[in-house]
Amino acid sequence: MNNTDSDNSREWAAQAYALLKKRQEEQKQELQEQEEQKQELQEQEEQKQELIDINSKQNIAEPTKTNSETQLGEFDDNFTWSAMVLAAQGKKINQISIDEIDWLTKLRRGLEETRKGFVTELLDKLGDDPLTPESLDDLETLLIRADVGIDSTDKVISSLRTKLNEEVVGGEAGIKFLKKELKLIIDKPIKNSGVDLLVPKKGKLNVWLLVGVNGVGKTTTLGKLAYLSSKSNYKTLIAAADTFRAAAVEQLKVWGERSNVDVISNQSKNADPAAVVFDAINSAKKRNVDLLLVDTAGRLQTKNNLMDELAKIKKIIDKKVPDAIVESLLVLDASQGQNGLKQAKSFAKSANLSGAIITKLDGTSRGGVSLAVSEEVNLPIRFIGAGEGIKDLRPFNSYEFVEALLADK
Ligand SMILES: Nc1nc2c(ncn2[C@@H]2O[C@H](COP(=O)(O)OP(=O)(O)O)[C@@H](O)[C@H]2O)c(=O)[nH]1
Ligand SMILES: [Mg+2]
Repeated sequence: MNNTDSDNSREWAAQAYALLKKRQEEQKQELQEQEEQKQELQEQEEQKQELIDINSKQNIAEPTKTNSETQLGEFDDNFTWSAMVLAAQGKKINQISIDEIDWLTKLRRGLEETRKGFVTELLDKLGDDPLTPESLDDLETLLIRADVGIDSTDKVISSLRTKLNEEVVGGEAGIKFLKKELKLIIDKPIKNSGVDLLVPKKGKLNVWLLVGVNGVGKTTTLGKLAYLSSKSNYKTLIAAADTFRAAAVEQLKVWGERSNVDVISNQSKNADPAAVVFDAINSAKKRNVDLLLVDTAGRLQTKNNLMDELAKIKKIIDKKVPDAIVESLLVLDASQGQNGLKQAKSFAKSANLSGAIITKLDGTSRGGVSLAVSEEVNLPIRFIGAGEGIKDLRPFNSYEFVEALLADK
């Protein structure tokens, strides 16, 4: 990027910041007025015992509501970078939201560890000099170390080598080329699937099964998906089909309350997960649900049991709603690096997966594993998670991911 471009982007970012700031002030004002009105009402009704009960319930639910309003941060390097990434995708100043800026900031910060061991070192090594065969060797080591995987690394390095044979490639052009190559790798399974962005299809029942080993973040991810989905006006329902962990149902109910989504469960000991799904489908049909999110168990006595259980759940769905659109999404914890890749390969063999969700991208140095999953397991990445909060999950955007991975500061 030359200086003029950079100045223009800063100017754009500053205007976007001013606009968001103004919008936030207006919202605050509105909220305050509502609050005053509510208080007046409360004072009038304080005498009535039943109403006090309702009010105290509302008081419990309220903090999550106010907390979930994202606040505009400082006009700093994070804001400018995020605004620039949005601008580069053709967003107009009045189309961007604090949530988007907040997410990109989180993503960039989350990938910091991956980036440190990789880009920072690479840029240090490259400097402003043209790429050499030796710098390609360094890059190869760095890519492998960032868990990008052997296949993806080979692909990128050989493309770069071909390019180097044809022309002189400067440091900055090298990074640009690298971004393009990495994006191609991640985009391939997405293109192959024929679906750029996974959203529930209206007018049908969409069933999304979240599968994966214990602790990778299935239940948390499901909670965040329920929030995204209901916020986007899809009628959403949750099936608590992890009947092996006693606490799983309670955990889901908390998420359900936060996003105002009902949870179908069966509290009895050793309840059959397929039976929970059976009940949930009945409910979903009755209520005209758009999206049924199914939480599944991650650990059974053996891996075969786990796969059998998933097969049984799928069979129930096929039988009861043959025209439902079923997505089996594998949840992977980025911090597990190559181990996550192994899980993906093993699940892909037996569980008929249609996509992946990468979690815990915050604070790991192994974010590169997303590339290995795309290249070696051919799974489209559908969502990524970078934090434990309800808004810390977003539909996957390969441009933003690669920009955050290779951000130069
Ligand atoms: N930092 C971070 N923690 C996460 C993320 N997703 C899930 N977790 C945490 O990982 C732990 C296990 O999550 P859980 O949803 O119970 O995993 P499950 O066993 O696959 O259902 C919990 O402590 C979550 O808060 C994420 O994106 N970032
Ligand atoms: Mg769970």
